[in-house]
Amino acid sequence: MSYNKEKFDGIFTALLTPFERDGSINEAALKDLIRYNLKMGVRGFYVCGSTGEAFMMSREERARVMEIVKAEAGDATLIAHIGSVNEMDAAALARQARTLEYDLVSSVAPYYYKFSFEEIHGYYSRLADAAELPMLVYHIPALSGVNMRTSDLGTFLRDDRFIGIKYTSNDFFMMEQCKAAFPEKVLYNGYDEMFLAGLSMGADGAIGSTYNFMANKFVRIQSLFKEGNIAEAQKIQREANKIITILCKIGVMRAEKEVLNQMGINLGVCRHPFTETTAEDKALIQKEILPFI
Ligand code: MN9
Repeated sequence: MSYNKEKFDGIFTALLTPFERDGSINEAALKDLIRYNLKMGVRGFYVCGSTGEAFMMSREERARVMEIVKAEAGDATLIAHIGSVNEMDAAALARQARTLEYDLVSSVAPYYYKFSFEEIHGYYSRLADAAELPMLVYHIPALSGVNMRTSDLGTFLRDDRFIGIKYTSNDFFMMEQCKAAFPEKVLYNGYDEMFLAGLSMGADGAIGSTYNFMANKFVRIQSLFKEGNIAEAQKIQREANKIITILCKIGVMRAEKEVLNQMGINLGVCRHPFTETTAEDKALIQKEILPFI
């Protein structure tokens, strides 16, 4: 299977979900966030992934967010993260993605129980069939606890139903091995702070959380990389990494929401059991992040 490079290369925002304090979704803020991201030049959106707090949302809420993103960003490339350890929910979301004419579906490996690779493979296979859309495997061992080997990833890449991998790991050797063996497949870099490294090992683009408010820096890194201006690309990656260091210290999602709150897009807070950003961290964001966006 070959794919339309134009549609799948580039920067994809792993969309945050704006929540009010009572836990409800702030739909107006979600629309503002999408419009702001389109202006920064993103290729598309990864909807209801880890960054979107999908695992703390109901199936109905996830379907609603998918609907809003489609209505607001119909021309962008849209990837629905449908993953759930409740496979019936995942299959329902897969069908919803198809109905809404998303471009791809994606899923984290089934988590919590220690499933065998055969079981994991069965999960993906059934969901790809349910979606009738190309599937992007979401490899994120640090959060899912599922450690797939290069040969396991190869099992997917060899299969026409799978377009590629969202690769969130710092094992760049493994990333390069996947790209070398399956050059026609799509590989997305998952850790924003290592985007430039990922590009040099074969990533076609990136899906990440910090793009919610600074996608423009990464659009620029990729175009500089393509021009061969590595020194300038490194400079921007370094600038971004100063910001990401602070986000990691505070807690990535709550800090990103606070950055956007301060920028005037009301992302609110994370869902419980996440805690809120402290007054001290809010001040840190105002002083050390806002001027550098
Ligand atoms: O979707 C994100 N991964 C996780 C990708 O949240 C686990 C990244 O964008 C990170 O949030 C980011 C900061 O470490 O690279």
